[in-house]
Amino acid sequence: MSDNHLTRIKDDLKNVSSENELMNVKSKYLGKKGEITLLTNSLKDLFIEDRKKQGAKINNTKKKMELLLENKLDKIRSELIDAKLSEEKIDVTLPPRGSSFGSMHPISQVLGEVVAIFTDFGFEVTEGPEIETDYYNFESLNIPKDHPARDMQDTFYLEGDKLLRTHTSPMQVRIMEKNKPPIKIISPGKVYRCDSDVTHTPMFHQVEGLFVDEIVTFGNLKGILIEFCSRFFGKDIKIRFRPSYFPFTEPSAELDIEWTDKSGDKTWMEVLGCGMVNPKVFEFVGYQHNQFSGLAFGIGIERLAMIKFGITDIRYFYQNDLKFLSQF
Ligand code: 2NM
Repeated sequence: MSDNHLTRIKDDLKNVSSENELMNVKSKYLGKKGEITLLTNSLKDLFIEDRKKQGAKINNTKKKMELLLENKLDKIRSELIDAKLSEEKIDVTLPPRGSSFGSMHPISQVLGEVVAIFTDFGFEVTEGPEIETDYYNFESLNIPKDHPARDMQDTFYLEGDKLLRTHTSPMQVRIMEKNKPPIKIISPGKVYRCDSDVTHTPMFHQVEGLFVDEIVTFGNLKGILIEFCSRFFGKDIKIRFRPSYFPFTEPSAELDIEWTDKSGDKTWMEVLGCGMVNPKVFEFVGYQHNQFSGLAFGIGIERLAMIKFGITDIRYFYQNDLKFLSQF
């Protein structure tokens, strides 16, 4: 009887060519109302001896059937894969799709360039904390308690006397406190101001420079910054120094470069601030009066990048839009 079943299922499987057809054959014999299942169910009507004998036989047949079904399933699946593979042709003459590499963020590029120029001039790089105290960010830089720069509107205040640094000069004060001149350092990094429009973001990058020695002159300041601009913007750039005011320098100036705007008119574009270190700052760090002089400058990196790449809205830098970023 069971041998008969095995012969029949083998015949049935010969005609099977899909998983679906296979499932039909499976349920014909092993399904809920399948022939083998029904035989198993009928065992209960037999005497114990017969039941054992028949039961063992049926089980044996069932196992063989399951094996046959399993093998057939493997065969169907591997035939399907073979068929697919022989259908697919690889056209080796197609042009490659190309790979997309990431690139450095434009601000990181410009920051790196600026740092490279000043290290070439012999400046050492010093980095410091972004969370600062009122003393290092303001007081020691001759920005007194009633100065407008300290307004809540301009500064992110934290708990206690902590704040997010509004410039990188606090680090330079820390360096001066711990070292005697000559000092020749730049402090690159993130700074924070409560401000947001087309030319301001609440976080931006600065590179501040400081050179202190027995005799450092305004001529040194001009020479360093003119050479910096011609390396960064190109030899033919036109530069002017315009008098300005900063609490931590005296005299102070801003450096402008000549710029051709969208309508082709020539204008001056403000690039950086600079000056001779105010003797009051030297007093705060404990330098002897009249023994040293120093030059200092502060460069806004986003501003340089906007000029260099011709970008009119600073906020593009931080929207992480690949269409914008992949241009650099
Ligand atoms: C500027 C403009 C002028 C500056 C001053 C100092 C320090 F710590 F030496 F006093 N560091 N950087 C400075 C001077 C920064 O940014 C527009």
